[in-house]
Amino acid sequence: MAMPQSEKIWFNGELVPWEDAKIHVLSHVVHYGSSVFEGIRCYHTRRGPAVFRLDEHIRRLLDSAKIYRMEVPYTQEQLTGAVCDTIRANRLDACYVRPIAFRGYGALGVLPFACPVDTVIAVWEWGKYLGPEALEQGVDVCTSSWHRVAPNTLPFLAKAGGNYLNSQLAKMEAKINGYDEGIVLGPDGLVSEGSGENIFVIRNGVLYTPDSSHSILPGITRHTAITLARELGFKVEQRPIPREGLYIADEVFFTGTAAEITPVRSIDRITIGAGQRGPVTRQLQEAFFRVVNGDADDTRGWLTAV
Ligand code: PPE
Repeated sequence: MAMPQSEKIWFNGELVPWEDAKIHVLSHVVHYGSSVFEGIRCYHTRRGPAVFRLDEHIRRLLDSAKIYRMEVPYTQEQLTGAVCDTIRANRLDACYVRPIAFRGYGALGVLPFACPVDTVIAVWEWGKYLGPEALEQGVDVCTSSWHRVAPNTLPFLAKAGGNYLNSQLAKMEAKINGYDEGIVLGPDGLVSEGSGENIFVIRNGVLYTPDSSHSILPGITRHTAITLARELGFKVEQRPIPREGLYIADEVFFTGTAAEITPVRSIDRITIGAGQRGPVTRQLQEAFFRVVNGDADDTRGWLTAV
């Protein structure tokens, strides 16, 4: 299925037509996965389009680049401004935003220093990540037979293109076996995260999520969910979760920019709780959508007006 196109893509500081945003096949990134990227959502609010937690996403992009010794020739302020310019240029009200910095065309061979760093921002309309019904009905997922790589192999604080080879293995396996998504265990056999989401477990009214030592991407939606859950009066603990802790949970949900807050209704064909979106997940979703849609007061400065 072809992706929904928009009109313009920000390419090294210029807005170019969608079709013209191209790179050479011998670009370093094509061969060695040398990119760092972000996924951000812009929501329709009463005050017009607004980008959710833009500063945190751009900060993470620049952090990812730093980890890989990649010099992005733009500042935090230039990039946040460029994201808003790109959304405006495409006249979109709500969209997904994909900034990416990568090692471009210059030389091949593993050592990337002779290649330029290219920076791109694309925006398009992206619907529900795990299917149109997922937010209300929940999804059916499996534990992947593929594990995350160990922390001393690929750094997980970096949101790097190469990391997603592991995610692709987990996701393809899940889909081919009839599931919506795969949960990946860490190298120690404990729960890490979904192929493109963080995971939370609820038991007896307490929320648990793996801490950052479990090969997770420290998600911005994860941080949002922790903050909102505590504000709603729930206790949230970041700690190791064994695989079977998923099965005996009252509720499980995923968090991610693309997935937002998606309930999980079964894992490995074991029904979670009542097999539908649970009450805590629902309460948290409502709080989340009030914030991102600008219906709640933006007390933390999480929304950037476009
Ligand atoms: N873990 C992984 C592996 C991950 O890819 C994401 C986001 C998260 C956790 C959640 O992070 P955050 O978005 O900051 O809450 N995955 C992005 C890309 C998904 C894709 O298929 O591409 C996203 O949700 O935008």
